[in-house]
Amino acid sequence: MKFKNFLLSIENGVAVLTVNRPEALNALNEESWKEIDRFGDMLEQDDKIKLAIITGSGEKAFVSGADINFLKARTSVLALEGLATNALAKIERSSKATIAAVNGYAFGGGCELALACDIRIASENAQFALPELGLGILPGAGGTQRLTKLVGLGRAKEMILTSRRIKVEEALQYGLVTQVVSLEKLIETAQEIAKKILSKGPVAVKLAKKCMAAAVSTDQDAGMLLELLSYSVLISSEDRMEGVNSFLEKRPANFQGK
Ligand code: CO8
Repeated sequence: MKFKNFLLSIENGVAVLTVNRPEALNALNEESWKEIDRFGDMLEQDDKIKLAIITGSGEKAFVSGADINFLKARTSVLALEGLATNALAKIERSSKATIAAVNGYAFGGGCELALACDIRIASENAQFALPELGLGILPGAGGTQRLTKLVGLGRAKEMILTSRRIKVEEALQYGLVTQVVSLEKLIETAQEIAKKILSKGPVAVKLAKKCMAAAVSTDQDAGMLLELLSYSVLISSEDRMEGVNSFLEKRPANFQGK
């Protein structure tokens, strides 16, 4: 599948999706959001893809935000379509793991794209901000919800109400990212994390993601029930037998995702 605003490579089960609009510091225009939506479908449906890494081209920006020219042309009725909201929901809800490798500015919709991924790592030059209120709008692609759940209400309010830019030391302290490395090591580090995840039982990865999503979207009793049922399903999977046997036989597991 070809994209106009993204580069895509798929190797050893890992799709690397690179936002590629260097002329606008990788800002996401209407077509880019549609392409993220299409990539969300592809991620779910393409068996060759087991995990995705999302990054930006160049050394300055992951994504500088939604393209402000696109935002200017938006009407209320068009905004109601939820183009970005729906596209990022597909990334967040994917049964496959996703890693944001943040290589510079992650502002506005760029920060929101990173927030929709399972894991965020960043290069030393990365910065995060939700500057939408300065444009008279608000983070409209999940930022008010996902940031708040991730870093807590007080920190999210301060970031969103002031538009303050967060550097990586603070992002690490906030739990907004889990690892900071040099720009040169960023993709390599993301690939190492990918490799670790891909060595686990694939069905277990899918179900663990669903259970953790429930932890922030539902009440504890429902979440605990989902966990119990997921655990019970895994007990009868072939992956579970392979996982246990491989440990006992002191060999690497060869999971089939069944
Ligand atoms: N949209 C469009 N063009 C952009 C954007 C953007 N978000 N960011 C940068 N550019 C363009 C600049 O206009 C400039 O173009 P040109 O060379 O033609 O003048 C080029 O990229 C380079 O940018 P700068 O010269 O400004 O580079 P600097 O290094 O001086 O500054 C910054 C970099 C700090 C990133 C600066 O460009 C900036 O502040 N950009 C805007 C950041 C921003 O406000 N982002 C949030 C946008 S709002 C948003 O994302 C809403 C999402 C939720 C709704 C989603 C609904 C679909």
